Amino acid sequence: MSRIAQIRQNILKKNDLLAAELRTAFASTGVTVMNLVSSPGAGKTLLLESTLRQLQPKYAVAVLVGDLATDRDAQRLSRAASRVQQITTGTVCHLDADMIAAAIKGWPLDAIDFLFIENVGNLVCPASYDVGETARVVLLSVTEGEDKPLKYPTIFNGADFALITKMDLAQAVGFRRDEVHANVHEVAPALTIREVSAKTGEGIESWLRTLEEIRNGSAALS
Ligand SMILES: Nc1nc2c(ncn2[C@@H]2O[C@H](COP(=O)(O)OP(=O)(O)OP(=O)(O)O)[C@@H](O)[C@H]2O)c(=O)[nH]1
Ligand SMILES: [Mg+2]
Repeated sequence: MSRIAQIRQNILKKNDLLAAELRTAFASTGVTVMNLVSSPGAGKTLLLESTLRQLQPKYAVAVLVGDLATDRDAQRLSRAASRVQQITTGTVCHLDADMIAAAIKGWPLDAIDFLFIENVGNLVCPASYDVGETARVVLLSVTEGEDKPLKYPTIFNGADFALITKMDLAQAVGFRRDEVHANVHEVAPALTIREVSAKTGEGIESWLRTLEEIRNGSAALS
């Protein structure tokens, strides 16, 4: 193995160990952690804005949001949830377990029901980094092209759940539903796919139900 490959393997190993510690801490304090991954602009923040508003009356919800620069998403989300923190990664194209551990230091985990982690918009790097989540959700919008699962198989293969977003635009862009489902299942045969529009609310109830099922352990995840 080359020296670079060895260093990379060691970094991932260290990340996995810390992620396992985080997962134990989240499980023992009853926090359901959702890691949202997608390409830039697939609709993670808009979906979260709608999700938080609807979960808040019943659950205590917190959010960590990763971007290379700016706290724009945290500002958007802080209108919908009380505990929101931006992680700016500089040039790093993913969130890792270390960043999550640092961000939640001092947080009363016992008092949090759901923690949403909006990962850096990117279909490559976040696939390799476990952040201690309960479930990883990959979002793919109808405008991105039906071939994306075939081109970026790792992020689909590593996800527990897939959401096709911006369904309100499906007809306008000639979205080929069957082709996307077939492509997702070619690289991740057991992945459950749901379709949503954060703009119109289509599919949001089913998504909220899925979140509750993940929390109570009854969801059929891949
Ligand atoms: N029509 C439509 N537009 C949407 C929907 N969801 C998001 N958008 C729009 O798509 C753009 C990107 O949405 P964001 O929620 O910011 O996407 P994101 O995945 O958080 O983007 P990054 O954080 O930059 O990776 C915005 O202009 C949204 O208004 C949707 O369901 N329908
Ligand atoms: Mg965002």
